[in-house]
Amino acid sequence: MEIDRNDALQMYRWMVITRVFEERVVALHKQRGVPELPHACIGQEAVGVGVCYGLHRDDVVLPSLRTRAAFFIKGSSLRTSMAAMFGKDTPECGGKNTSHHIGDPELGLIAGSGIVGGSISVCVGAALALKRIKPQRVAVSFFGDGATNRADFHESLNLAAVLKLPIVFVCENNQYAYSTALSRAVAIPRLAIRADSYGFPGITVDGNDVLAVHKAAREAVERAATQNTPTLLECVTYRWRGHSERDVSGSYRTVEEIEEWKRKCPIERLKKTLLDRGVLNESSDAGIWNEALEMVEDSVAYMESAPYPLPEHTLHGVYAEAR
Ligand SMILES: Cc1ncc(C[n+]2csc(CCOP(=O)(O)OP(=O)(O)O)c2C)c(N)n1
Ligand SMILES: [Mg+2]
Repeated sequence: MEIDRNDALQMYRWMVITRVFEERVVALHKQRGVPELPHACIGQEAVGVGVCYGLHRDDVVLPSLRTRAAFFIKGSSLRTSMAAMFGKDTPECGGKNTSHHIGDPELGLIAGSGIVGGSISVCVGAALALKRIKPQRVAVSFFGDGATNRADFHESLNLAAVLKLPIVFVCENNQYAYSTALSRAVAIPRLAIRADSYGFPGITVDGNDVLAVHKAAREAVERAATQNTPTLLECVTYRWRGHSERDVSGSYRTVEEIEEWKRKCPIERLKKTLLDRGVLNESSDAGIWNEALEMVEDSVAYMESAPYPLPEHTLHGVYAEAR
């Protein structure tokens, strides 16, 4: 599958927007603290972008801690994410959700939970609903490598296979679950081979190559939509920052290892390809970064001016109304 030049350019743009947003959040946290402790996805942008770009509005996505791009590409604004981080009162979150758990049924976004692996089974439920009421649409479940050692993962993959559900399981394998290296947690060379146990394809891709991620994801979505066959798509990548901004010592990784992965930056990599193919030049590149900066500053201004939730609204959306 050849990827259209404009699509490649758009994916580049979404990676830049995600990077600038995350860097701004990290800077804000250093300056004054961000009430929602930031868990940056810097270095991993190609996974969320490559998978979510081109999804249908009615396809359902359940993002993980590192899938910032999924919210933006599905149509949730930068303003919503930034305001959620500061607990501000927005129509989408009302000050109650973290920016990782924004749900919006109109956009096909399901609010996940903070329990590692806990959202995978919820996404399987969404896939079952889609199969019944919206044939041809698919569910996409994002999670980290650490989540693949949870029972939820195995139960969910098995059930999706047995029920023949239209779902793509995307493992953002950044090779660490907080401080635990994947090599210390599993004894297999690739996580994708776990799909063999359940009877559907498991594919490993270079998660820093957005075009490879996109191609594999498109094929998986097609398989889900037309054959009700799930796929486990393992995207091998790396987080540049600590698990969260509280993880400052990083003593479980070497500086050399981090530097080596920074040299594999997914944005720099696609930029080079786009420059070589004449799709991008230095001037249009600067335009993309400037646009991203403007979008992010707009989200910060929105967050600053948004009110905090009213105390009397504390229980709104928490309990169902009595009938
Ligand atoms: C069941 C459970 N155990 C532990 C935690 C604390 N915790 C939050 S994220 C995380 C690491 C998750 O690693 P991984 O699944 O690889 O995702 P990553 O953070 O690398 O994207 C841990 C241990 C949790 N939220 N839920
Ligand atoms: Mg991980």
